[in-house]
Amino acid sequence: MENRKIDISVVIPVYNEEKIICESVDELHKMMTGFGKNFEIIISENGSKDRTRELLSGICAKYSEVKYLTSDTPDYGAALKKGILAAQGEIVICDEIDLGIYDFYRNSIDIISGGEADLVIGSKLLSGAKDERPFFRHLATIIINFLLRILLGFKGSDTHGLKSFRRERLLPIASKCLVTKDLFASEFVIRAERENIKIKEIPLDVKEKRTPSINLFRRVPNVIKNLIKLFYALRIRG
Ligand SMILES: Nc1nc2c(ncn2[C@@H]2O[C@H](COP(=O)(O)OP(=O)(O)O)[C@@H](O)[C@H]2O)c(=O)[nH]1
Ligand SMILES: [Mg+2]
Repeated sequence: MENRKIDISVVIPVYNEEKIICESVDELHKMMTGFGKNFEIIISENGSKDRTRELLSGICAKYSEVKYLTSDTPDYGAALKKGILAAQGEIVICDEIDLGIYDFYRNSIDIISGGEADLVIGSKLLSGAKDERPFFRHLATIIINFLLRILLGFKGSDTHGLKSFRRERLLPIASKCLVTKDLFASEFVIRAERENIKIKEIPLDVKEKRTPSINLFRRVPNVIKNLIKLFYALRIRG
């Protein structure tokens, strides 16, 4: 187990997920074992107030491939970045605990291994995608994407979908990102575009296992604040 080369790291930020954490990690662990590659699963938790942490300790005791990181302030982007920086795998896959879209894992690993791209993004807006989330969440994705395109020249169709990437190529980019919360993923993808990383978007079929814990409209002030920060980080400081 120690010192073995890790082929794939799966990084998942989690927050107050006591209802689905155990079954989701069990399912993911089983699926990854079936792949026949060396893997690790990094659960990056912060700020949970429910039994998530306690359950994670039990999960890590059960599976040697599962690790968890924890800290006190809830922050999706900070958790994702921390997980990416801790990952050891040749390929890193960023997923969410309520998704687990394994077709994306398989397709993106093939694309990266075949040298077609170093970063693969699962898009909810690309032709062929299926977004089964509630209408207002789909609309929010369209609006954020539109703003990123007009304000920051983003060329793709979605910065928030699942991602897979070759770690050695993308690690310097993750390290440079300044913005946290919901827009870390946007900064990461836009910086990758600007640094001419080979990117390929593939359509995603998104169906959540539960409704999100944080109300969409309560996220708006933070998104606006971080959009301004992102604009400053990418337009002014480059
Ligand atoms: N560490 C961490 N994870 C979070 C936070 N908020 C959401 N997540 C995780 O991010 C993923 C997506 O969250 P979700 O509530 O479904 O929001 P969505 O992105 O709008 O679908 C899930 O794995 C959540 O547990 C947070 O503040 N901190
Ligand atoms: Mg979700």
